[in-house]
Parts: sequence; structure tokens; C-alpha cells
Amino acid sequence: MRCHIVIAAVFWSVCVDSRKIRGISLSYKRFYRERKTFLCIDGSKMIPFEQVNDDYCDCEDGSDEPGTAACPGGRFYCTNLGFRPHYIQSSRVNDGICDCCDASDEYNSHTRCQNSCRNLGQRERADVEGQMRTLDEGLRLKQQLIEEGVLLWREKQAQLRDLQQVAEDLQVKLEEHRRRKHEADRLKEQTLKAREAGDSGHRRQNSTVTSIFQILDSNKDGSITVDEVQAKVAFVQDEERALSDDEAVIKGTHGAADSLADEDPNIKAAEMAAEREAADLKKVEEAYETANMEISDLRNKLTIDYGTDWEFLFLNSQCYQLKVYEYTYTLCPFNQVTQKSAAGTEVSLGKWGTWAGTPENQYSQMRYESGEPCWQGPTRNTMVTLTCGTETALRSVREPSKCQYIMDFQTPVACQPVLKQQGVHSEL
Ligand code: MAN
Repeated sequence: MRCHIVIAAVFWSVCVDSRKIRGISLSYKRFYRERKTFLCIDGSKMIPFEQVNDDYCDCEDGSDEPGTAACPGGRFYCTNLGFRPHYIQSSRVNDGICDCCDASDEYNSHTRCQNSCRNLGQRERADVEGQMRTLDEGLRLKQQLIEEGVLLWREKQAQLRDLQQVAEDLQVKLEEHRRRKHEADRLKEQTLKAREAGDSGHRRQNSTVTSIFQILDSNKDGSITVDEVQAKVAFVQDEERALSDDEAVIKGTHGAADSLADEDPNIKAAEMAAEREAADLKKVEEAYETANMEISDLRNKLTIDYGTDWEFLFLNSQCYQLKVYEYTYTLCPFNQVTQKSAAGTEVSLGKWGTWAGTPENQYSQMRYESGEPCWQGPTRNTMVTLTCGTETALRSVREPSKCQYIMDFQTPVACQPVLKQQGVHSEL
């Protein structure tokens, strides 16, 4: 029994010997090769080796106490075999909290730490492998999208050329229709004038007969007798002028004359032809205007920077949505960002502004600006961060400060081969 206690005591004292060189990385081990003396790593002081890790700080740089919390600002190296090595502040050594996954920082405390490095390492390796697979798949999809982008770009260019041709043809047609309308108007005018001239001759004839009758019918009984004719016959010639005046009065019966004109098939035909030409011209004018609008719209779209290989072109004319609490956010790349409340009110969170990524990769962020002004705040703006993923989707939306929005947008075209190299060279 006694023997067991003695063995346990010796074992414990070995285990908790803080002098044991702990908390240093492999590259620093050579400074701690046990000799009689120890030179502080900054070269400032020489101390007996027993003073290393004796829980008393001798060196200004704290290098004599890598395994204790004695030196302020000292650091303890967690080897963390199987996971990632890292430094912790030496004040955390034996403080009762497990900081190193290999439990090396709590060698003399009441806390019993488990070595979790293996599990952590496995988990992280699985994560990294997952990321690598995503990256591989993302890069494969990106390649496809680049190829599609080139085709799409050519398609848009051809579309522009077609539209320009359509506009040119329409312009020729427009001139022809303008000329035809002008001609139809002129013909209509001419027919009306001819009819007017015909009408006035006809009316003059009618009114002359009526007036002569009235003059001759002196007793106004509606019939003319021989006596009445004889009495007036000499007088008629002198009254020629007066009859012309009557004609002016009789002009009041115009309505009847006009309706007669309306029935004139020539006028009707001329009027219909003019109307038809006006309608045709209007149609061509509208088509010309539409074609020009489409040209300008397409030209504007084609001036946007879609990436070095037009890989972002496919995002044009697409929209992506995400519901976050009571709002539905819609991102239409290269166009606009909106926010729709549950009540149905939609506000603009910004219109396409510019690429705003880092100097190394300007395509990593998009800025949408000049959205709806915020009440007692700034104009709404949105910054979209593009991250690598195998799908193209809006992943998250935040509003870190009032009316300033941040979106995470995942797409294969954001995958960069350089990330893969970084992953391959990770410390794992
Ligand atoms: C709306 C939304 C919010 C915004 C407030 C500011 O409710 O656009 O995102 O913070 O207005 O008043």
C-alpha cells in the first residue's frame, strides 16, 4: 500500500513538473536545450537554467517562462497534434479553462481536459474536403457558364445588329408611310374641294328656281298663274342680284348639303384612305420607337462589365429572392435590389452601381446605390458579396446599419482557382 502511494507521488511530481519544457514550438526548442545557463531569447539576460519555468519571470521577453503564467504578455504554444497549433496568452496556462485542444495548457489545474485535437482535425479536414469538392464543382460549372457567357455575348451582339437593321428598315418604311399619308391627305382635300365646288353650283341652281318661283307666285298660293308670270317677267332680269342675296340666306340649309357630301362615295373613299394611311403611319412610328428603345436598352446592357470572360452575363435579366423575417428581398443583378414588406410595400434598396471588390478581385462585390431615401436617414444602398457555391442563390441579407444592406450571393462564377491552392497548402 505504502509502496503504491510513493510511486503515485513520484509519478504526479513528474507529471506536474512545470520545468519540463512546455509551451514552445519546435523551432524554438533549440533555445531550451538543457544546459547550465539559459540566455533569454531576446539576448538580454543570462540566467541559471533552473530558473526556466520556475514560475518567476526573469526575462523581459518572457522567454524563461513559456510554460507558466508568470510573465505578463508571455505566450504559450499549443502543439495540438492532429489539429492546428496555435499560441495562447500564457496567463491562460492552468487557469482552469481548456484552451489547447491537446490539453497541454492545463497540466497543473483541477480541470480535466480531454484531448480533442484528433476529432477537431477530422472535422476540419472533412470541412476543407467539402469546400474543395464545392470548389471543384463550382469551377467546373463556372467553366460552363463562361462558355455560355461567350455564346450569350455573341447572341446579344447579333440581337443588336438585327435590331439596328429593323430600325433602319423601319426608318425607310416610315418615310414611305409619311409620303403616302401626305398624298392621301392631299387627295382627300382635293376631293372635298371638288365636291364643295360641285355642291355650290347645285345649290345655286336649286335656290334660283325656288326664288324665281317665290317671286312669280306673288299671291303666295303655291301656284303660278299666267297673269303672275306676265306681271313679273320683265322684272326678273333686274332682280338677278337680289336672287343672289337670297342664295346666301338659303345657305342655312347646309346640314342637308353636308350629309349629301357624306354620302359621296369619292369623299368617303378619300377619307377612308387618309385614315388608313394615318393608322399605318402610327403603327410604323410606334414600331420604330420600340425598336430604338430596345436598341438603347441593349446598348446600355452591353456596356456593363460582365467579367473578363463574360462569366457574369448570364445573371443579367435574372432575379433572386430571399425572405428574411417580414421582408422579401429581390436581387436582380446589374439592375436593382428591392425589399417588399409583408404588407406589400416595395422599396428600392439601390440600383446597379458598380463592381466594388478588392483591387485583386474587383468582381467579389457589387454596389447598388441611390435607392429609396430612408426616413431620417441616408439613401438606401446595398453591398452584395459574391461567394463561391455550386448554385446561384441569394444566401443572406443583413442591415447592419439603418438602410444599409449587405447581401451574400452565392454563385459558381465567384469560385476562384486560387482558393484551391490556398486550401491545398493549408497547415493541416
Ligand atoms: C423600412 C425598411 C427597413 C428600414 C426602415 C427605416 O421599415 O426599409 O429596412 O430600416 O424602413 O425606416
